Amino acid sequence: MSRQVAVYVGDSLKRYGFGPGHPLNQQRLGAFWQAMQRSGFDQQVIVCEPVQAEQQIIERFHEHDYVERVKAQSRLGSGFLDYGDTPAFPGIYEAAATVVGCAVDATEKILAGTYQRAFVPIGGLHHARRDTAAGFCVFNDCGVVIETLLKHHQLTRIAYVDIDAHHGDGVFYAFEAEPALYFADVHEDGRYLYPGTGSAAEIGQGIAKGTKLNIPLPPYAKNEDFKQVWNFVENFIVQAEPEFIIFQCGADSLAGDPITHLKYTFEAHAHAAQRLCALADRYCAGKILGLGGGGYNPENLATAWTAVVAAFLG
Ligand code: V1S
Ligand code: ZN
Repeated sequence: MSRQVAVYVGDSLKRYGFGPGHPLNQQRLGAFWQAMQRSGFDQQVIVCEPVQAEQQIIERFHEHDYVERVKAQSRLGSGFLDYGDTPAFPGIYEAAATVVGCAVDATEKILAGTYQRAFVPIGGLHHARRDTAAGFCVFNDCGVVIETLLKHHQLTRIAYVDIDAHHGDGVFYAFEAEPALYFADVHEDGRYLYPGTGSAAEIGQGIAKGTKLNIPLPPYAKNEDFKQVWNFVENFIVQAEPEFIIFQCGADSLAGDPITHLKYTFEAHAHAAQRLCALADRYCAGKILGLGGGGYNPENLATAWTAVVAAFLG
């Protein structure tokens, strides 16, 4: 069966980057798209023009005062939006709102059946909190998508799977007590790496206890280690029977990333994407949204994200 897979690319999405000396720079989208072109997948996907989210959509997840603060700092164009990882630049509000716009547009179109699957390369900004930026993430597009699915589409079983090297703390703590969000996160443990959260003991709060799965791996873990724990993720998703799957496929878990210590190859990402697509076919008519997340070695992110798109294409 041929798949309808959308990929969001364009200059307004590329603008979400913090400059040449920063790990999250503007070269990343180009590196991905060149790999897509080299492999010919660019001809097989539906190429979507980025769209900027309205403020009220961003405020499905974020506090109004925080969004206003980002707008003000965007006009100013200097300083930091957090404690030193996330510098402001002129137009940062528009760039961050565009990441959200693409993720929400993709979600709406997947739900409407316009296409079955979508990939937003610069999405997956999983550290931002409702009231603050954190770790390169201004607006948490994952959080906005989850709120959209919960409040605007009344979904009761959503799966969020995160294989970025960093724990998805912004998503985890925002929905720690939300039983409709089945959260699974395989990440490098916090002994040397930001944000230091995501221990296996963190399984959700109150009525949501048991709806969260955190799997920290030691530095230098390889594909074999990833595939071994992936079975737990898969069993967890099977018992969740999700209506929609969100896949944050950060490529900073590959060997050669400049800021982390995991040692996977792109095959880990290919494996996870293939298995999640099979689960999406089984439980939710194929509905899966891929969000690029981290990845600071251009070659790595290009091969890992292209492998994810290849799996989405079937
Ligand atoms: N890990 C890591 C890391 N590396 C950096 C960094 C490196 C070079 C720079 F020029 C600027 C920053 N910061 C961090 C982490 C935040 C990582 C965010 C990852 C985002 C994602 O991939 O998960 C999703 C897109 N921050 C820290 O380690 C905090 C500091 C403790 C050290 C760096 N300084 C600048 C702030 C405080
Ligand atoms: Zn990361």
